[in-house]
Amino acid sequence: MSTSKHLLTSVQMARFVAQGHLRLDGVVPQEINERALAALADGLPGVPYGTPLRTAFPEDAFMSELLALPAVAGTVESLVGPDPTVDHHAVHVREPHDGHAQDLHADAIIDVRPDAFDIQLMYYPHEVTPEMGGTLSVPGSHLRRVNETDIGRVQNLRGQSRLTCPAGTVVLLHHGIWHGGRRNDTARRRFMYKIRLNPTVPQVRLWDTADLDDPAVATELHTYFPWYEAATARLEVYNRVLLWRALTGDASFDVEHWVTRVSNRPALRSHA
Ligand SMILES: O=C(O)CCC(=O)C(=O)O
Repeated sequence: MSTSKHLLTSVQMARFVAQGHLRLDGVVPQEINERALAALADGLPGVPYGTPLRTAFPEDAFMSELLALPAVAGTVESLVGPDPTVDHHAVHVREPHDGHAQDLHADAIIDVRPDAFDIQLMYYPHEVTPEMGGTLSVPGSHLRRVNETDIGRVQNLRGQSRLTCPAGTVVLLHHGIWHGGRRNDTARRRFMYKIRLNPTVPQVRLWDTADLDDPAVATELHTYFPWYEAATARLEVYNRVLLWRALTGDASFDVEHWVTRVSNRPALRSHA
């Protein structure tokens, strides 16, 4: 399926499955950034769990305009489909000179879905410099399921990413990713808007699948991150293959022979 929508390619989708995040730098126009900053400082209206995204916000609210931007809309549709519901949304502020970082955590309790996921969209309406408490996230952590702040004692991991970005940057995350707001050492409040979206359709081939057979797909799914243990890293790849099979509907896809071997259940045959 190839469309004029800004859908992800299969290679980009495989990168998301491997890394658990993708970022769109500076995609939001400055006019929306300015209105968003004013709205975030005033506080957000509540949205009941399960409200369809298309009816959740007035047309002229910054949230509607943000989510209607072609690059954002196409990425969201590729990940959770055309008509997601709002789980919740919130404004996250790192206060000036607040003196501490947030514990590393995954949002909510352990979520064991192997074949589906929610996305969290993080939007930074102003530039985030290294001193401003950009969000720390750990690429490749999303399928290693943890219970909320139980990983809070982990301070730093090799390969972690501490976000710095231009104004108008959007980051899309798998719900399981390990993350936390960092210390803000500046005199300016750091704002971030976060919205969690739930799919309402099976997350199967929702992106532009024209390049599904590109060998770069398997290469992406086989990516190792510097914080992985030598052996357990294979389990991360294994879990990605399970997710890729669910997302593509291709029950024969594998990297090496790992999922095929583990799911081998020869059927009983009669020995007449
Ligand atoms: O403020 C941040 O950078 C991250 C906050 C966050 O995502 C959270 O509290 O779950």
